[in-house]
Formats: sequence, structure tokens, C-alpha cells
Amino acid sequence: MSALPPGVAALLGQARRVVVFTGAGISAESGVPTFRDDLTGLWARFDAERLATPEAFHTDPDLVWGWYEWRRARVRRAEPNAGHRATAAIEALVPGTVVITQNVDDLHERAGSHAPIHLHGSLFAPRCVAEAGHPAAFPAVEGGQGDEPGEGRRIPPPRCADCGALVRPGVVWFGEALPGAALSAAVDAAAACDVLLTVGTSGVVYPAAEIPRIAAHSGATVIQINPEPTPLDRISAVNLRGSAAQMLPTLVD
Ligand code: BJW
Repeated sequence: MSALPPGVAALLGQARRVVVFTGAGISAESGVPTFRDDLTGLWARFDAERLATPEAFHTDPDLVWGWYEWRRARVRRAEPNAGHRATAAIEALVPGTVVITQNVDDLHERAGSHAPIHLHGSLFAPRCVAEAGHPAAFPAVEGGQGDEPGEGRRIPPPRCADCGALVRPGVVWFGEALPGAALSAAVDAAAACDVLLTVGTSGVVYPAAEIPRIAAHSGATVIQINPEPTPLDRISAVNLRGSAAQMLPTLVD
């Protein structure tokens, strides 16, 4: 059990509005890979330009859909960890808590968080390419539950049952705008909070990386949990160097 610097738990106990801002690191201990960690990060093994851009999907939809089916299967196999559960406990402790995640998994929801804001979409909300926001109705595809696709396997995307266009992963790729309502709710929560906890994010992908900076500039105390230094060290009043599953529960114990 890691000891907290004096006063940190009290900061949370006295707060009326808390934001928990999470990135891939909070799901790492559930076995979901991060993006930028050396060796284990997805971008150390896969080419983001060939997989996580609209151009990539246009050029090779089978490659992109297969990769996201593999990712989806991995998340389905994963379980929330003590960091996700402690986040839900903070929500119970401080009713004015807003959880903002960059993650496309559903581990916050499965740990009991109420309506986390997903800035980068969801692996579980594929949509039709024909029309922005048109949720896709499509039959079960290969790679569904119980049939786990290999990591390099090409799988043709399904067609939308309504209009016949291709179905794409419901995530936000590089160069795409974030969902407007989610981004504006996140900005509002960051500007209004007393304490923002930033957990397991490298803080380098914009505009999401503005969220902790907005909180700091609006007068909130920023507490960072990350085993490694990040560009958010500068704006964080407290830097807790440790893992999410180890450090977050100490705030609510
Ligand atoms: C632990 C841990 C443990 C490990 N416990 N911690 C140059 C300068 C500035 C900006 C740009 C630029 N060139 C291009 C841009 C814009 C671009 C951007 O920011 N790029 C930067 C990378 C340079 N941004 C965009 O393109 C965004 N859109 C945009 O700007 O649109 C403009 C627009 C406006 C209007 C109309 C049209 C366009 C979109 C960004 C979308 C990001 N998408 C991804 C993929 C999502 C889908 C998928 O999952 O495949 O989102 S990329 C990836 O990065 C993913 C993540 O959500 C995001 C952030 O990563 P995160 O969560 O921080 O993970 P890591 O791996 O980076 O860090 C993990 C951290 O955890 C590390 O610090 C570890 O130490 C730590 N950790 N174990 C606690 N156990």
C-alpha cells in the first residue's frame, strides 16, 4: 500500500466538484494495452497511420476493422481493476463527480461509474460511414463473442442494415473532431471543478489534453497519478508516482 502525501485525501474529502480524467494507463492493469508505453504500447507495435485515421479506413477497411475487432475482443475479456472501482467510489463519495475518459473501453461503466464522458468514442458503438452519428444496425460479424480474431487478421466490415454503407468503428481517429456534446460537457466540468484527478494519461493528445490544463487555469487542484513523468507534471499540484490500481484506492480508503 502506497502512503499518500499529507493532505491529499483531505483535498478530495473537502471537494464539492471532482473530475476524474482518465487515459489508457487506468486500464493497463486490466490487461488492455496503452498506446505510447515503450514495448507494450500499441503504437510501438502497430502503425497508427495505417490503422487509426479516416484515410486508413478508406484505403484498407478490412485491415482496420479486423484490428478493432481484435481490440474489442481483448476488452471483452478484461475486467475492471481497483482503479476503475476506486473511481466509482469517488463518484459515490462526492456526488458532483464527473468522469471523463479518453478510453474506448467500457471498464468504467462495468466498475459502476455513472455515465462517463467518452471523449474518443467507444469500441462498442460502431456507426455507419454514410452519416455522422447514425448508429449502425448490423448483423453479428466474425470476431464476435467467443470467436476471438487474431491481431493481424483482416475482417471485412459489415454493411449498415439501414442504408448499406460500410460500418466503421465508433472511435475518434487522428484528424477527426471529438463528439461536440462530450467535449463541451468535459470543458464545462473541468472549468467548474475544485479537484481534477488525471490518471494514466500521457497528456499529449489534443484537444483532450486541454482538460486538466483548463481545470488548473480555472483554479482547481490537479492531482496526477502516473508511474512516469508527463507534460502534466507542471500543472499538477500533486504528482503521485504509482499505478492507478495501487494509488487510486488510497484516496478513498
Ligand atoms: C499508467 C499505468 C498504470 C501506464 N497506471 N498510469 C501537433 C501538435 C498538437 C496537436 C496535433 C499535432 N499534430 C496533430 C495534432 C492533433 C492530434 C494530436 O493531438 N496529435 C498528437 C499525438 C500530436 N489530435 C487529433 O487529431 C484529434 N482531433 C483533432 O485535433 O481534430 C481537429 C478537428 C477539428 C474539427 C474538425 C476536424 C478536425 C483526435 C485525437 C484522437 C485520438 N485517438 C486515439 C485513438 C482512439 C481510437 C483507438 O483506441 O484506436 O485516442 S490516439 C490514442 O491517444 C487514443 C487515446 O485516447 C489517446 C491518448 O492516449 P492516452 O490515454 O494518454 O494513452 P498513452 O498510451 O499515451 O499514455 C498512457 C499513460 O499511462 C502513460 O503516461 C503511462 O506512463 C501511464 N501508465 N501504466 C497509471 N498502471
